[in-house]
Amino acid sequence: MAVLPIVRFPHPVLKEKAKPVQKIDDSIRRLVEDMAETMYAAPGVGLAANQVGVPLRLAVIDVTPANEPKNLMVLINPEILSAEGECTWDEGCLSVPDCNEEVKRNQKVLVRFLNLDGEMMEKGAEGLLAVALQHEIDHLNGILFIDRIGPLKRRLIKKKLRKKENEESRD
Ligand code: GNR
Ligand code: NI
Repeated sequence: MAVLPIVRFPHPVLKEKAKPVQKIDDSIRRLVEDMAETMYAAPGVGLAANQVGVPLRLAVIDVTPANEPKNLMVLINPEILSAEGECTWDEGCLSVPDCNEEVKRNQKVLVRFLNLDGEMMEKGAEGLLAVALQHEIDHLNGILFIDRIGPLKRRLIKKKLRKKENEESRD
């Protein structure tokens, strides 16, 4: 098990459309373990594989509060089958550090995915879990939450993050 480095905006892998997982083998199982450890260490409620530099359709989510037993959800090749309602959630992202903004999402979603045993699962969700599912599936499609906010805020945030990246690469 290992905590992996998390890739940050504007790294190009975050804009890539991730490829489906073809076979759930030991390398995938190891990657899932490392992603879970990385998410819990951050801490975060979700993590997509491209956030650790791997452009595969794979994500982990755990929205249980810190004082409750862990409940890891592994999503392989997830798809949204249906979505309804609207909600606004104050979102953050481990790849967009020090930034939170309100994002409009669907309030309820139904998703289909494979679990680590390769079984096809369907799950309905609302609240934070529904938001996290939409946020992670967006990552797999190369979309960040800042792509879903107003253009003025988006430009300001991207400018700030690019500046920060430049400063970090100079020291
Ligand atoms: O840890 C995270 N918290 C969060 C809060 C509101 C909406 C979405 C998220 S996901 C984020 C972790 C992350 O960046 N996953 O890709
Ligand atoms: Ni994110």
